Amino acid sequence: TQRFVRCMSASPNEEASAKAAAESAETGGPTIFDKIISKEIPSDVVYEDEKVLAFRDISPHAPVHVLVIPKLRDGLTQLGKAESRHSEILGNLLLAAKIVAEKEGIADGFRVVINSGPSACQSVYHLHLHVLGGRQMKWPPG
Ligand code: TR5
Repeated sequence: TQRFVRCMSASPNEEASAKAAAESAETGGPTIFDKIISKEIPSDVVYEDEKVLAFRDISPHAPVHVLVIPKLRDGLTQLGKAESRHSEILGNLLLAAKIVAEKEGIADGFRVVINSGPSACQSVYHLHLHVLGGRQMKWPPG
């Protein structure tokens, strides 16, 4: 869990969250995003269709910070584990990112990020895109 801990901002649940991330990365089991899809846990939904759900990140890093996730993950815990059968899911996520950018009024400039694996600070092992915008983004990213 050490590498996960280094990615997290200080919080009392830091160790527990890091442990949960390490575990779901390993097992491919359910994550918090399953409960968000089922609406068991509420989220601020920006866009939804039969294949994807887009909702605001609980700790935003930009004025617009939306997560786009597939409703059916089909074993796709992280981009680094993608296989050819996932191409439709991957395409749908990118198209949904564009729709989100338009809805949020940032279509002229936005960033899409996928963190894959502990070295990239992925913390939830249900594939997702971050759509970020509403401010001048910096390059290179950290
Ligand atoms: O670090 P990666 O790339 O895996 O991104 C996971 C993102 O999920 C982070 O930016 C978190 O802030 C976000 N996140 C985590 C939770 C959560 C959330 N966004 C909305 N709602 C959330 N709930 C209810 N619970 C979370 N644990």
